[in-house]
Amino acid sequence: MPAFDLAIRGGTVVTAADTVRADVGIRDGRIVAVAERVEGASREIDASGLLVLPGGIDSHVHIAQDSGPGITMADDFASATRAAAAGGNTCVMPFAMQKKGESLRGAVEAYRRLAEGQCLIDVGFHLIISDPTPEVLGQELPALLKDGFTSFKVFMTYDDLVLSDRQLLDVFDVARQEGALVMVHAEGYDAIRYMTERLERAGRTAPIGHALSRPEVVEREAAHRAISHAELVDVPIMIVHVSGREAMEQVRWAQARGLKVYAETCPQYITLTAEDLDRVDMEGAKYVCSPPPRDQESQRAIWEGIEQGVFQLFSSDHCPFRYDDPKGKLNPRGRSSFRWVPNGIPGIETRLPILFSEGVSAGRISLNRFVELTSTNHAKFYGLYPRKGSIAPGFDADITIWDPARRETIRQDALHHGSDYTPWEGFEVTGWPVTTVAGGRVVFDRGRFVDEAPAGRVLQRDLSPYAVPRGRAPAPSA
Ligand code: DUC
Ligand code: ZN
Ligand code: ZN
Repeated sequence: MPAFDLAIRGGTVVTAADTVRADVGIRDGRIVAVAERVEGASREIDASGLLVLPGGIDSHVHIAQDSGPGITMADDFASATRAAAAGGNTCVMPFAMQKKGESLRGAVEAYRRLAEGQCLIDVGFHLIISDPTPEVLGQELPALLKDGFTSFKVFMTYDDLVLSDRQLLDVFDVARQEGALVMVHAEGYDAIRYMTERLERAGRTAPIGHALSRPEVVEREAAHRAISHAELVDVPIMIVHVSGREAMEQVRWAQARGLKVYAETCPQYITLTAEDLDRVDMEGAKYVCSPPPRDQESQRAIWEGIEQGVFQLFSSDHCPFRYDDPKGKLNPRGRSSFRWVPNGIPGIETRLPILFSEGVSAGRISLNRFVELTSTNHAKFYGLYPRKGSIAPGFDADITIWDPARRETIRQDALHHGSDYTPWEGFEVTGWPVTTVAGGRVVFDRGRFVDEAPAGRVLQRDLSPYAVPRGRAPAPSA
């Protein structure tokens, strides 16, 4: 019997730490050998001239999430995980969203039912807590953490999701006690409402109003408030989708104080600007996401943060809606005001090529830093390491074979997500995923799905080592 089910031969293996010429041997879905030469495999892939990378892990994606009356997300778990795999990913982390008045456990079971038996690659759910009742905080959340749902997101804006400062503090307190990692959507609810009402009164209802209603100061204030609450409670937090200098500097300031404040950014904040929301007619709606893209100086600030290590994660925040659809961006109310344009853009398939091209090919970051930002750190921060996020014996055989020289132009026609557009239509990149191996299965190869079995699992994750408090005692509880 051959020693390996699959051997990837002749490539350059890149991890967050090393770049070496090596073969990779795979058996039973795991990596079992990384060596100068592996012999005896049932199947071989010739990776000469190519890079062999840990499969991308996208730890911030929204799939089949309830988006309010009359609005439908463009991806289900089948289409989202296929698009992810085509874009070089082997694991994604969507959200199980609690609705106010409903149980958190019920939300998890409902999303699990949507995912199970549908996914091409592995998924691991974060929780969204919108109603932190004593029952949720005292019973449901601790039990769900033990079941492997070890991170959750809280929102500082949106009518249906916003938590008060007191609720944030209570949720942070449970996270500290239980060792959960909290993701924070940092935009201030009241400031956005104030701006939205003023803009609407002034007749500024086009999609650009979305960017005008939530300027950087709104994000900076919320980031600072979240950081302050986290310091008070002594809980680590991850500020997600940081869009520009103001919030980035809050995170950098917190890190310099020794606080465990981490940050994520996304492709839209290094490539798009608010001017995209100002396109003619309703075209700008295609770019409505929160926080909104800013300007070129903000893009420089995000690169500064990436280069200085302020950011640990680069995720897509994939939140797909169709454009030309009454259930999507062009819903009837959306035409009347930006306030009703669903927030979010598709990006699950284009995240890796955009960062590779703008980062590695443009000479801004090393290959190893690319791997760290797109795979390894996602596994480490969200309790999947050392199962995923690297190439070494014992890791899941989740691998992307990458052509660093291939030039491509991003086109909707060639993508696999459920949206009817991409914000990056016509965007040119250097560097492209060629083959995706998920759990030892070759699922996507040179533009085609070759194993379509929905064998992706719903993962249980460990507690994050990054969620351990600093050990500064908070106020006594009695
Ligand atoms: N927040 C997200 O995290 N994703 C999409 C939209 C939003 O507001
Ligand atoms: Zn968010
Ligand atoms: Zn999001």
